[in-house]
Amino acid sequence: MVVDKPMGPRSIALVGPYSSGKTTLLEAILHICGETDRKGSVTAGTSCGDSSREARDRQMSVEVNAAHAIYLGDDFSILDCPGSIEFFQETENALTGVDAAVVVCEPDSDRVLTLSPILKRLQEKNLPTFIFVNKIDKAHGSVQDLFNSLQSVTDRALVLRQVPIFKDNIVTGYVDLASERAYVYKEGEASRIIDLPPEMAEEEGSSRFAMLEKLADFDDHLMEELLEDIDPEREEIYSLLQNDLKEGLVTPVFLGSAEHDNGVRRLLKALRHEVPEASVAAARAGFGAGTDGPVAQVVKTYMSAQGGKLSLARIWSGTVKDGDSFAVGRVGGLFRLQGGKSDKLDSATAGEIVAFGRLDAAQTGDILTTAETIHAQADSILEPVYNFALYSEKREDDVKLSSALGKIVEEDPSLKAEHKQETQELLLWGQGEIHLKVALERLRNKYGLSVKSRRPKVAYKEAIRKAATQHARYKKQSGGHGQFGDVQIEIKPRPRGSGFSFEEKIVGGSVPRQYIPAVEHGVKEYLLEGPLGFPVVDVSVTLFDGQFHSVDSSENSFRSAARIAMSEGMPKCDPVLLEPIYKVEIAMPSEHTSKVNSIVSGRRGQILGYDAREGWDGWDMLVAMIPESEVHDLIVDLRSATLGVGTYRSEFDHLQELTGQNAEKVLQNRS
Ligand SMILES: Nc1nc2c(ncn2[C@@H]2O[C@H](COP(=O)(O)OP(=O)(O)OP(=O)(O)O)[C@@H](O)[C@H]2O)c(=O)[nH]1
Ligand SMILES: [Mg+2]
Repeated sequence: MVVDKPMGPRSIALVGPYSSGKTTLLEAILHICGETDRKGSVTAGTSCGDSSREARDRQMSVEVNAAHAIYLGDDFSILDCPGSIEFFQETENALTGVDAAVVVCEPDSDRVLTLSPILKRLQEKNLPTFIFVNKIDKAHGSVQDLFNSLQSVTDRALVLRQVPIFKDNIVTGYVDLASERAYVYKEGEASRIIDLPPEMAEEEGSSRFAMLEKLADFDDHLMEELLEDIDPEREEIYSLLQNDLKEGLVTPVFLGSAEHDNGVRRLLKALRHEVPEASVAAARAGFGAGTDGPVAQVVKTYMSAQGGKLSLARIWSGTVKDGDSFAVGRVGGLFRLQGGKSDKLDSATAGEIVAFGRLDAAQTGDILTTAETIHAQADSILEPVYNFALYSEKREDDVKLSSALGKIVEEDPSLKAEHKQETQELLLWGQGEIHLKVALERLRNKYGLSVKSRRPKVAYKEAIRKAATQHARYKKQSGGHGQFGDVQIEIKPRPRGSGFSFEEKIVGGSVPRQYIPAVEHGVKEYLLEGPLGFPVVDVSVTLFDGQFHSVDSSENSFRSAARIAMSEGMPKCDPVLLEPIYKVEIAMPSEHTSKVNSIVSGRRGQILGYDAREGWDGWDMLVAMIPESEVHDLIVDLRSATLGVGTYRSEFDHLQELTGQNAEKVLQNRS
């Protein structure tokens, strides 16, 4: 049996938890493939990726780094994604356009939970997946234990492809289980082949058998061979490895150290031989052969400070040349990105991820064809979980701010700017504090805008608990025309959520018809800020009597009389503060549910119930009512209790009376 190696350009995403070494792995790949003369480093600030100031300052990726490398003649477009959960949108976007993902993780059993959301997502997307256990130079403990923990966070069958060779508790090389060859790591070079150390023979045998058993679960022929003690041919194993990856049945696990170039060539070889051809992902995405003209999909939008747009796009089918036209517009420049640098190209073909210039109307997620543009992103935009209120330091920057916000939201659709009517604040929503801080830095570094942030105001309201009647007169005699309005009103509480109502029971024309709307107007004006300083809800006001003056009365005087009546009457009605309560659904791994419970209780939450999280083995959902003021930074506690994987969604539910010390605090801090 001869195994055909997949042909043509292919694209992969490097994904996985924060700081696991994805950007370092990209650096190692670029160096090994001869794309860079010298290997860069994240800590020294010389990596090809993370070129923006926001990334360099933090030594972390804050957006996708696109790169390209050719390994032994095979062409790979690579998207190195940020690992922080706060930048997960970048991963989400990148996964749309790749043929396979490499999940980079650390050799730490206690942190495997951090992999569960990404592994789950990859499985949902049916995307071929490799796991690269990086930092093997720092591994302690057994790789088999780590492997078992990894298996506990994914439903896909994991296949360990290498076993480490230890010397004095340090991993010095590996045995490749498919080829049964042993290698010793070399710093910054290809590993050297060695004889299989005799003391490894037993472990190699059992690990290899475990690998074959996994493959046999999906193949009867191999199962028969194993039952009959026949050693399968190597080609058969390679063919199954290739096929099962393509089908999403198994996830191979490789070991190495990106920092030291160890195991990186082995990984690259696996990518070469096993990542399916570009047509497989294209067919999965619905762009099989026979589509007229080129089809591409935007996976990331970069905006320059001057407003120029670069659309990083996966070509699903056909060839795109500089100057070609899609329905959305004409490609004004075709580029290959290498981290912060770009090289001009004449053309690019299916399987590649390249940047199109000047497609101003194209947005991230858009599928571009010559006939139409399909907006395809809506489903995969993350819901925001954290916000800041923004204000520009200089008023004249307000217009510039809203246009710059538009641009950063285009680059990162998991950010959202919103003008909140109730509190008159400009809110920036996103995925966490670092996410929003990076956005503010971008506004400063790229658009020269000095923007401050503060904790957003809570939209408190107030209502009343007692009824009262009030008489008020507005009278002015100054020279010519005077002013005269006199009203008697009854103010009454209404049930929660029923809003405001105005009635009149005037008999005998004590307040002439034409002035009654002005009374209502005056009442409404007052209600914008009640005795406690907040908008008043759920009251009814009845105008039941009054007086007028045939010359001096006017709409204005009745409006003023109504306002006075309200400001004198309302304090007698036992006003009470109302706070917004949100219905919050929290998702977390079951082992952390009790911790999350105490977080919710500590935030004055009222727990309504628990459930298993649908489709997520070993996860729970908790539903609670939590005051808005306590939802604000809930995500911070939630993440620190759950290794970062816990999340929530919320929606406004109702207003609820707030009394006692908590109410006092709100009243003291009212601005
Ligand atoms: N010991 C050791 N350290 C490594 C290895 N690979 C990366 N590192 C270090 O791990 C840290 C994070 O590396 P990055 O490459 O920035 O990790 P990343 O996954 O890109 O991080 P984010 O993009 O921010 O999620 C850096 O300090 C690297 O020097 C490795 O193989 N061994
Ligand atoms: Mg990185």
